[in-house]
Amino acid sequence: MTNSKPIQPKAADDNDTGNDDETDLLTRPAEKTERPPLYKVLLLNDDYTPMEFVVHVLERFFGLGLDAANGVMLTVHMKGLAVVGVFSHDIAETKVTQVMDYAQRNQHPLQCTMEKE
Ligand code: TYC
Repeated sequence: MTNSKPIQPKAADDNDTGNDDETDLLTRPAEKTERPPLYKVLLLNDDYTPMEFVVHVLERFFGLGLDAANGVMLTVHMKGLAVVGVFSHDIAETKVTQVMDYAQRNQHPLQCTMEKE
């Protein structure tokens, strides 16, 4: 008996566009994976919020130790603002909301904002 196996067409690979000139890989655009954007959370100075309250906020919501929190608070006090952290959009938004709510509940005018890095 002779070989009766049917002749299969050549299997197409993932890159095969049907061109028969073997240029599929060369013409495919390079794949790139973009990182999600990051957001800076900023604390703003004002004339009324007590320094101890700002230090407490930095410890409570940003996980800073006492010395680091004091340093950042003084930077805001002297320069007008400081970046207190860099986060994904969701986390940055949560931090801003937490700080603004906490300040309002304690009747301080402390302002916290976010901006794209
Ligand atoms: N300037 C405030 C004061 O003298 C202290 C302060 C620091 C307020 C940082 C806000 O984000 C701030 N009491």
